Amino acid sequence: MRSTFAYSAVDSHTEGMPTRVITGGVGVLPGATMNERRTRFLAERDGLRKLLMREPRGHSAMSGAILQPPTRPDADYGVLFIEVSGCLPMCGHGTIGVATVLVETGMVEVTEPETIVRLDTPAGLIETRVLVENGEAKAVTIRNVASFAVELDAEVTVPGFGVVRYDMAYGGNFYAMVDLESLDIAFARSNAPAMIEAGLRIMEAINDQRPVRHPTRPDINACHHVHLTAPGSNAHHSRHAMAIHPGWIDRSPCGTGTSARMAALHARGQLGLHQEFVNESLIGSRFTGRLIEARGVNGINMVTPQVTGRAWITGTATYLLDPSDPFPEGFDL
Ligand code: PYC
Repeated sequence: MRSTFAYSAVDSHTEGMPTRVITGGVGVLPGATMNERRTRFLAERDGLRKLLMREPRGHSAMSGAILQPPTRPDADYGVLFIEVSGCLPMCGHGTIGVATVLVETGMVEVTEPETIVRLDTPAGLIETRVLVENGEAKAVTIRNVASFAVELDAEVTVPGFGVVRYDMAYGGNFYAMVDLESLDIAFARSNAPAMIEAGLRIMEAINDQRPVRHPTRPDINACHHVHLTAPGSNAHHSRHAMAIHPGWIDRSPCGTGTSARMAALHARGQLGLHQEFVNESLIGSRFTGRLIEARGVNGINMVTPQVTGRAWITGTATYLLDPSDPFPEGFDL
């Protein structure tokens, strides 16, 4: 072996969506907060994200998380989310995957029936409650960041689709929510390419015509996720396909998307506090959510979402980079 770099990983999936948890080899990233680390990582070491996420070590819908020492005393670990699309401020399925890996590998002190793991993420502190039986993480509930609806029944003109009506909400990332029926696309796995195409056109139109910006985090200022809601969905059980930039579908029900959807349903008066909301992905996997508090902040009605899901460890690996490898940052097709 002629490798100059070696990264240790525990691979997992959360309700079908991979989280490659990088446990060693990266070193401590510079930055006083996880958000500062995210900004500097994107500017200075983005090649590492590409190496770990893109082909041939990953694929076009790959996702992961780099573990770090926390930057705040109330957290157990720092987490940098890495995706084929960049570094999200927050990722729900990734958080569930990380908490499961930390518990099942013994990287945190485990108590039964519940282990609390606090994660320092670029979007803020996320508390996870892991249901543990005989050392196994059976389910993880995350308390997500403050979420809110930005606009209900907004309209945007989308090439090929005309005027498209959508709700915009934030749940750790910005989400446009569009009824799939209005696009004349059937909710079927075989339509994934059509859903991705529609989602990309909608996000481009929104970012051009009606750009979004987080009120206190100006760095969170784009819509790269479109929640395509299936017919028959309601405020307590919903099915959707989540189209994500630059062109993939979340295999999980999307934790931050589930949070945004609950915030929009709450703003519509359709989902009260402590009511259960089941969100199903395109492959039929489920997260269960509920809103646990609501409060006004600077004139915005913020809600705190909880999301519960399951993750499974799928392997352990050491990813290497040989200096003669012609693709040191992987590649896209
Ligand atoms: O679970 O929050 C999530 C997520 C974001 C992108 C893919 N999954």
